[in-house]
Amino acid sequence: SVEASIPEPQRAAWKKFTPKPFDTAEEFNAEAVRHIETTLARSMYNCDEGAAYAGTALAFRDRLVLDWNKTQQAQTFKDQKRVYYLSLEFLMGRALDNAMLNIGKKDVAVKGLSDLGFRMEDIISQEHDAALGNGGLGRLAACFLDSMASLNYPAWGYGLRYRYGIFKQEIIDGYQVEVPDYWLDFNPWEFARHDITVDVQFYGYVSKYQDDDGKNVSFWEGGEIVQACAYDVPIAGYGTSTVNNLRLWGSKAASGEFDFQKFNSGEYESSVADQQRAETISAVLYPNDNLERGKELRLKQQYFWCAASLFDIVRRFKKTQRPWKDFPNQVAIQLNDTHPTLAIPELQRILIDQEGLDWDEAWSIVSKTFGYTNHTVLPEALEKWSVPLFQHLLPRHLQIIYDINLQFLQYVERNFPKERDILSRVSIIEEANPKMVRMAYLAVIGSHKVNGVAELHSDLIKTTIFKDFVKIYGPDKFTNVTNGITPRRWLHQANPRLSELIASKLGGYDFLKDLTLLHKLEAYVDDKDFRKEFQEIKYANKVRLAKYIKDTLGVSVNPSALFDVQVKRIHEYKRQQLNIFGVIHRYLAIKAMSPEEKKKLAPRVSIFGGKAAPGYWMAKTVIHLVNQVGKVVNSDKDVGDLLKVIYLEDYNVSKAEIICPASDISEHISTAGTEASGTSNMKFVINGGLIIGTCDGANIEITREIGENNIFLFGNLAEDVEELRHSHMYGTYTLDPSLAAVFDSIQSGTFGDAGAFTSLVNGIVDHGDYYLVSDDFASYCKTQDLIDEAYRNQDEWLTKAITSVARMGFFSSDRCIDEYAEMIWNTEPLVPSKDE
Ligand code: T68
Repeated sequence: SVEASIPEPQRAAWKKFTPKPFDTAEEFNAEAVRHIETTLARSMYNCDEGAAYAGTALAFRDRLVLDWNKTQQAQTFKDQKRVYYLSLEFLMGRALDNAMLNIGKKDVAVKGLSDLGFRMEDIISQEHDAALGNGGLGRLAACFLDSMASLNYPAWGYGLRYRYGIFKQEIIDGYQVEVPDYWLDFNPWEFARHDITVDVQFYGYVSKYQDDDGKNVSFWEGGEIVQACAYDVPIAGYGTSTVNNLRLWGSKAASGEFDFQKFNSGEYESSVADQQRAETISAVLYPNDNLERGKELRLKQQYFWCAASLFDIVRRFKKTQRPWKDFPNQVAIQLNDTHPTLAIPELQRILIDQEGLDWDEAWSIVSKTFGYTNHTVLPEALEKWSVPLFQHLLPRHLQIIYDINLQFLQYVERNFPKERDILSRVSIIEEANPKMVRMAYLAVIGSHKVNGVAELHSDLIKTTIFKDFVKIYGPDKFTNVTNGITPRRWLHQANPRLSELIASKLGGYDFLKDLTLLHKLEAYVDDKDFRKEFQEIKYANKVRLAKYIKDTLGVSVNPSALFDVQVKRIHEYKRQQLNIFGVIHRYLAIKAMSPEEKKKLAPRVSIFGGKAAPGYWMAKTVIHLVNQVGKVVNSDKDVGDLLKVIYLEDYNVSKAEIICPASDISEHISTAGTEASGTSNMKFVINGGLIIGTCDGANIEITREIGENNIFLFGNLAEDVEELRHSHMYGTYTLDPSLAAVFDSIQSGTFGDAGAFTSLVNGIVDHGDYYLVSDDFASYCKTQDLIDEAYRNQDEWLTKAITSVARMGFFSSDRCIDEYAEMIWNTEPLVPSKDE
């Protein structure tokens, strides 16, 4: 056994000195103070909240690391199939509160910190968000890591260690301004593994040889080398001692590459420049969501990360000394969107060029290893790379892709001999000028399963972008795993009082591990005390958000008003413009109301938040309009408390944790058929907020679960969108009259310089209204009126909210992970043994 490899006396010596984790408040303080004094070299007299955070984080980290070491050791010894989740984005947010929850010693730390003169809340808020993602896709990856660890799956995440995460958003004079997010100056949650490096090659050329057996072999030579260095982040599970690993790669110049020639000849600056060029690869997260721009550096990032990860995975497999055909039984690789698709030709290259397998043997291994998750059907988001760029950067991979394509097209031709155009339609290479590599097709061809992220979306990919592939492979290759969220962060951490109330009724916190237990809450829908407490918690969360709004923006909002929230990336398909036009419509209505009418209206606070991609002008215009409307409305004496319009700056994960528990209504109003799933819809409902939404993405399944009386649906259906768009272009098109009135008020300068909003208005009036804002406007406004009416009946509203929470059990990311494990990965949990 592996244990026998270390002699007993040495093992005894080691065990004697294995660190003992803290248990009491006293022991916690001993650790925290030791870290502040020695690790940070700071005394009692300069221990500010930042230092207290660091001491607390390091004390908990010590405990985490002990379990991490054990988990990794156990996974190595057990040697069962591992899952590798490849994602360019992990939107983790803060780690300390999560670490305390998983370790279960928060109460001890609260007491200890208070003895030292600090409040836990202030300490937690010292931490910088780890914001290595744009939006839903990156946060999904973070929820999945949490669930994989909590369910004891041996699983690693692989990503990039960006020096700059998603930019910080400042709103200056109503405009978005981007500020770099330099987040690494103190990050206690990562461990630099300076001994774990991979050399990654770029550019160069391909040589062909014949080996001794007369076999043709290709060899990729020349070009330049960049070194990948591993940084590991522990991912603790809840209610288990499993701690998985997230490995992020940082780039630097390869040691052999640092040009000493230049250095010695006095060209110090240019040799440093080489170093910096290498470090550029992992410098910054691309800030676009649902858009591909074909930048060379982005492709470099993708290959750098795929090559380092595959090398690492293959190295680990080779240590087991199993035959290659076992690879798919030991390794499952999940591709989070097409961003890691290069892993497919990279594994094929390793197997044929380096390990000497023949093509078919290698391809059979590759195509059993990968699963591909699609997150969008938007054409502008589907990744394509130009063939000349590929040829230049990755010449050997381009050859392999051509060979994969050839084999695939021959197969299609054999099976569909009568269909003339199918070959050009499904070819990985698009015959354009320049030719393009279609990454989604490569991902489909190289994977054994392809999944969408909500039922409607998974159906849509089968009838639109992958229609031909369903015909070729049959429907079984395509499946659905509806997204979910981790209840640990999005219920317990974000809303501790609600979590506690639920626990008091359900007899403990088991629901955090099995969210379907929430259904037992339905028994309390009519329980007076429960209802009162539930309502008080919602109110307290609204007070907390109101205070945050006052502190950051200086605007007072009434916590008894209806809080109407839309926070997510700003994108035309998500239709924040529909929301703000609705707000203007409401404003105009209020201005025309008699005092009696005003008395009947429920006061409302319209809250917006979210970042626009820096180059996305239309999205930035929407932000500007919201701010201009806020400026006018919030200071209009005729309006008073009846309407406030708020733009929250720099929406991120830790702000979402304050915002989600504080909504009465949240908006998920994408044009039907465009939002693959959405996940914030789930976060709001599980925190006792209702939804206004379109029949899109996961809204449909949320409706099925909670009941259609508990959600406000409106608008056209996905199946009608195409025809409507067609009629806009070629039929007679009339603008909705109330929307026309809204446009009149914008154009007459009510919200400042009308010229600033011309493109926004014209896109709807003159350029086809691609996102169907006008078509859905009447239905949207009518539904908002229904919401006003429903909110007046607080009793019924409360019943809807409680019932909805009770029926949200399906939307745990634990359920997602079990589905992936069963349908796609074919992996089992590894339950940690107690005695270790
Ligand atoms: C989101 N996608 C979907 N993409 O829009 C959302 N894209 O419906 C879904 O719930 C979520 O994924 C999880 O499945 C994104 O967030 C991106 O952020 C992105 C980033 C880079 C390139 C393209």
